[in-house]
Amino acid sequence: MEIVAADVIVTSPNRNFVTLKITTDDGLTGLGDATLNGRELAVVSYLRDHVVPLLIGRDAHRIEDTWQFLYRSAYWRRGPVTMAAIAAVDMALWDIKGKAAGMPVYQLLGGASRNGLMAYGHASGKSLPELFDSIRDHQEQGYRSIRVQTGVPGLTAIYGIAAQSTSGERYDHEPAQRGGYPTEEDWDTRAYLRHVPTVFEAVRNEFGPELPLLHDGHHRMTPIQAATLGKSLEPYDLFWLEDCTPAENQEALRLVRQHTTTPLAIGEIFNTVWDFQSLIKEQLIDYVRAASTHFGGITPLRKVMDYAAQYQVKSGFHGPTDVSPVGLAAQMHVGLAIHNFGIQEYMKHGAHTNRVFQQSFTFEDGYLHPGDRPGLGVDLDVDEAGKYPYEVAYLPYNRLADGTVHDW
Ligand code: GCO
Ligand code: MG
Repeated sequence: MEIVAADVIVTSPNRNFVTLKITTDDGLTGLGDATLNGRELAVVSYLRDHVVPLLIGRDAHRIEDTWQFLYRSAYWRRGPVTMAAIAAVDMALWDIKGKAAGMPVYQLLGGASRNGLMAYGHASGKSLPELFDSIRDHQEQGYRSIRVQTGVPGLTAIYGIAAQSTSGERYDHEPAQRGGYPTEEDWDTRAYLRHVPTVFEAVRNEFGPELPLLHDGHHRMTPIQAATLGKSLEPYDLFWLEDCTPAENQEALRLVRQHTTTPLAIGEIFNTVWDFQSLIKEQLIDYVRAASTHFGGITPLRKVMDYAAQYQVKSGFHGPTDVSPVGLAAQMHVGLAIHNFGIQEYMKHGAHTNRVFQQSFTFEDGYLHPGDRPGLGVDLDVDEAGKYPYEVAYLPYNRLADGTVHDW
């Protein structure tokens, strides 16, 4: 089965998405997600200029060989642009293999290990009443696990909090709100560290001990600050504390781990299994936050999870709206098949996005399922996609009170 075409489709229905569509000589097509939020066009060029010409004529069945060929023959390995491009090829080939076999991809990965994937949603609020409303709203939508992000007194704009204070408004970065230069937000770690434990105490008092609660530190703390936060959150029994320190320095987690039993999750900006090597082996984390899209696709995601299984480390794949419905489907198939599934992040895509990408997954009673259509279960309506041209859109960034740039 030969690859005869590979097209890169850029569309911005609610936000920018980059999708690779591979076509074979027997007419099968497969989709892969190559979206890299804020740096989309770099991946488009990597694919169009350097990958697509190499794909034509290759055997579409040889997924592992194609992955190794793209990874090793470039010589310049790793990095988000390279790995998002390879991920798109990998997903598209799994999609094609599933269609050729007449089976959903999770069947090719060993079949379902569970009935559905527990998903968590993003509740947020500038104040406690807003936060409580947002948690209730998520519970009404069916979520059984909830990420809690909160405003901090004295800070005007902060990661994870919806721009509008209207109840039910969800946190996201749609292109319309973003534009051609990163907006500036403010940050003060000491104020954050004082405030967050009081919020989790209030949430536990209001919602009881059962509800799994998660929190994202978004890379902002030093190791000792993260250790302090983990310790102060122990009474509130978090499901996880995510990205408590910047991910570049993996040794930081050793220090955090020595001080707290709050479970730790990291890795949404990691690109390869090597980034997790010592974190898993030394049991410094509890959850792998990789996303199929930024990690080279289904093939390496499966590999890192098999490695993690030996250390009882589970999955918590990254599922914000900047992972497209194709990338989300890809990791749902992996999550359903592996034994060491933990939880799946699920931010709902916007209505326009759902018109461009027709999907077969379901979300019922807090659980996701990728569906049983052959392949990944996602189609792309090219005409609909064409209605939404690319819009330049950058993520915000942070400055401290004295003007120093800080991690966002
Ligand atoms: C998460 C992430 C996202 C990122 C976003 C950047 O935990 O879902 O931290 O909210 O900020 O993916 O593009
Ligand atoms: Mg995160």
